[in-house]
Amino acid sequence: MKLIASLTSPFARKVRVVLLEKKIECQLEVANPWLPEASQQVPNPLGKVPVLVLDDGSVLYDSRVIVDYLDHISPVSRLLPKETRPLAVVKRIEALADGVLDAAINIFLEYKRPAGERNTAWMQRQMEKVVRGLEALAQDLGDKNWMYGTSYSLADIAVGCALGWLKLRFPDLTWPQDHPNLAALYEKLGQRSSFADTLPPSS
Ligand SMILES: N[C@@H](CCC(=O)N[C@@H](CS)C(=O)NCC(=O)O)C(=O)O
Repeated sequence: MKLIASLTSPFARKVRVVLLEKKIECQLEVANPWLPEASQQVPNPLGKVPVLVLDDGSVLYDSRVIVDYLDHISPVSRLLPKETRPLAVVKRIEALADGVLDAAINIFLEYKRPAGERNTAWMQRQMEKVVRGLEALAQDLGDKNWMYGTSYSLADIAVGCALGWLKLRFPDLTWPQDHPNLAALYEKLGQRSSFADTLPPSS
């Protein structure tokens, strides 16, 4: 198996953390999806990473499909509940964490445009999604140790990767002060080798 990923992509990090937690061997091919030649390197018609290439050459995307697949192919460190309702809650938390990232990435891309060409109303709309999304995640966590139930799951991995990317790209956001429970979860996740070994480079 081969994972095509960029080292700064939070979605790819989610997959890399899952691979490490589940001790699944997988080759890593680093790709920058924003380069013009990426369409040849990234076998996803949407041009996005991560993409998992299976041993028979077939491909899987996006990150949510890949992590479900990985959790099913190995019984080591189950990250998804088996029962329908708990599974839906964990996947809903993952969707929310990914959605916070989608909105934050929209803002990040807008910042790459010259100042006079930025759509500030659009950026404000995206920031409101980030703020509301983080509020909801903090509410989901409450005073529990983990995002769902009493054990570590994919929900924690998705939230940890989202918070990590926000720290990298928007270090001035005040979510650690606004939501100390999320900050504590983030600290705890950072002590796991799966998170420490997948820290994004600063550029
Ligand atoms: N929903 C997708 C999102 C993937 C995504 O947006 N990846 C970004 C990198 S963080 C990308 O490849 N963007 C390139 C593009 O949009 O052209 C997933 O979960 O895998």
